[in-house]
Amino acid sequence: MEKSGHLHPLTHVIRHMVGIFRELGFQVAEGPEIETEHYNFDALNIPKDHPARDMWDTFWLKPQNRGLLLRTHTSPVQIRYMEKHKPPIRIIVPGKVFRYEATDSTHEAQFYQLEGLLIDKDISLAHLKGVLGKFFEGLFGRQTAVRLRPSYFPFVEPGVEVDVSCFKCGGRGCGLCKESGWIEIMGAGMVHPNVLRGVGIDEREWQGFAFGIGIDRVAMLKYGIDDIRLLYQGDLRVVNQF
Ligand code: YSA
Repeated sequence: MEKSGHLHPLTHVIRHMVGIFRELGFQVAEGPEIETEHYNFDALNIPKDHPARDMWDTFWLKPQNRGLLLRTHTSPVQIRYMEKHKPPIRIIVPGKVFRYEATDSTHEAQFYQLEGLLIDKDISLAHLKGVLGKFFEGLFGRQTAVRLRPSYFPFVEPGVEVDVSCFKCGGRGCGLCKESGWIEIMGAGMVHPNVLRGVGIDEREWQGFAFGIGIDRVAMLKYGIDDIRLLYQGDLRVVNQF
């Protein structure tokens, strides 16, 4: 009997995530994978020579012209969207991103992120926590231990990193979670006033939160995959399970 094709696990996860956020009132936006330094860094409050640029190991397209690059995160789409649309804003941006880094069981040089951006009046971190709670509940079909850690991203203030309990060891500590019991899944925070001002939004009137989730990490958690590289090797023994 002929076998029919089927969706890749990452496609399943992206569709599932988008469905949950749509129910929460978010619309899908897109942006280019080849970006300018301006959108990937400067407009996100990361000026040239700022040490925070080291957080994103970058594939520059032309070494002699340091203008174009492969986007290192989906955050530039926040800027592109806010330039064209007035608040209130509620969008998600699923897409491919690229980093010049060594691969290991939780890191790839090409992977997927889903960006979220909500701009409205009287918004606080509590709204972010509420939205994420609903999201994880929808995604994993049960309450999942979630931890917010103070962190730093130049385009938010305050910034947080969000961890979920390691699916492999249940939080006891193992090789996958580097003995910590937690897996980092996203960065987030309150959109920095400099970012809002830069796109012409009055930061005294509007506030918002933004986040960037690693979709591959979500797929790993959801399906119990303990090496991210398995998602990209096209091994039928892996993909036929989905
Ligand atoms: C932060 C604040 C915001 O307001 C909006 C977005 C963000 C996220 C920020 N743009 C960013 O890229 N943060 S990050 O470098 O920590 O990456 C976000 C997530 O992508 C990580 O939590 C992780 O889940 C995933 N990730 C990062 N490097 C990866 C990776 N997944 C696979 N392979 C890699 N090399």
